[in-house]
Amino acid sequence: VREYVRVYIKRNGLLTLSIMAVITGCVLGFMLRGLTLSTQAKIYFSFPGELLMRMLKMLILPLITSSLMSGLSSMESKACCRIGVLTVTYYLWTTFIAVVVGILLVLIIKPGYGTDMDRNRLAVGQVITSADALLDLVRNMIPSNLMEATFQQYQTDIIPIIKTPVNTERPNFVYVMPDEDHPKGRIVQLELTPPPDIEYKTRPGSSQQMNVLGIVIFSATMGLLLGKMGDRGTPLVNVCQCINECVMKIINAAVWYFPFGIMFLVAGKILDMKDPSILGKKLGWYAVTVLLGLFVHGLILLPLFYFILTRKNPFTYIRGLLQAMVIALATSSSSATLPITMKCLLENCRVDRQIARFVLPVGATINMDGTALYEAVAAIFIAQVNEYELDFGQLVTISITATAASIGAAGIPQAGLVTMVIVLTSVGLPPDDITLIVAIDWILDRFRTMINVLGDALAAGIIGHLCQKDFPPDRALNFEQSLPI
Ligand code: DAS
Repeated sequence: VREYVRVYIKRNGLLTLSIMAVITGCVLGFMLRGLTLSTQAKIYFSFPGELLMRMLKMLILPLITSSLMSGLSSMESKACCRIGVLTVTYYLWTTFIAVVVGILLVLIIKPGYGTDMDRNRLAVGQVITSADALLDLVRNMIPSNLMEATFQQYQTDIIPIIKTPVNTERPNFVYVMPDEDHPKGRIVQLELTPPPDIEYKTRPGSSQQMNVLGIVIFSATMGLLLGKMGDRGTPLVNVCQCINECVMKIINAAVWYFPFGIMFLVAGKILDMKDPSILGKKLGWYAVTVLLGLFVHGLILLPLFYFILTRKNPFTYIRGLLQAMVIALATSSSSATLPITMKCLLENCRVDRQIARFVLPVGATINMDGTALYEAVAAIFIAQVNEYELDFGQLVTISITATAASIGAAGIPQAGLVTMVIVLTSVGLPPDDITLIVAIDWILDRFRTMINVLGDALAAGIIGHLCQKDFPPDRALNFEQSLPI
């Protein structure tokens, strides 16, 4: 029995603790919602979760740069090209399939029809929409300063300035007002008749979000060039190898803190959640449409592609990824989950190290099946709420722009909400209708991030199988053997 318990803890201990931490965090969060905790108390309560996020984000930059530079430099150029073309083609294909699944479901379920969405009752969040989202996408591919490149600076963000004088005695509107001492905005119950005349002002972008698109492109370019330098590049390649292995060792040391951080991260989010009663029935059907689409794509189609291309059992492979998917659920950031996804791939799924080091960082940045599906569903949902019939051409436009917007979305919480501007404006929908879905976005974001992570990891398994003649399977690295100590 002692041996069985030892093996169980070694293999499943962390995963079991992480799942228990998510459940405990939910219970704790809902229990504490009944208390009227001060903002300060909420900040202290969420602090362990904030530490977890910072710990993961701290590792993103060294992990991506060292992975790509050491991974690409040691591939011979033909294999590099083959893997690169295969990876990007597979990513575009699965993202497009995700969009088609989303569009079919939202046209069948029709969550936005009917008019019970009391548009005024929904929280009008601080709508951070970038007026030139498409330009942001291209702009972030070419970082002007590598140190700043990890932050995607939105060129403008738009905040609601309510001009109509308000009488706060009898509330029938819910607005989330941006407010200096309320970082998440302050719920203000307002009496506004007639509905407020809201003027949207733009101000210099203040929302800095972690986006590593520029870093990935720079590191991949450096890796390819290092590979061509031959022996002259060896010292730098060795440095990258060492950095990469040290980062993985830090992850191994940090992972036992994760359940503790996850519990407070989840509890703090639930504590901070807006009153669920402001969600309409239609918003509920919208959430069902998104979750059903993510389930169909993530747990039926992607495993099917994996089985067809590798002839292996996809669910055995997915079993090895559960730890990463729990972290994705807790953090709603595929970039922050990247170190754990890398660990799962190397240790549990036995994917070749060089494949993992290339496919994962690129995937975490440009391959977001969950986000693409979600943006297509949300855009058509908003059209339905506005009773705006989309023709076939506009559906094709949505499928293309949702794919592009997901490529541009950073692997950070609620990034998909921001790049959705590209999709809405492409078919003439008002960008500030994003506020119709902002109240529920924080929970859907967690599930679409899980599918984003799953899509990247399954891609690594498929690419590794298809390119194994370049990297014979005996190179599959057991992480413990990789370090001399
Ligand atoms: N949270 C994003 C991610 O990390 C996805 C999204 O916002 O759509 O993948």
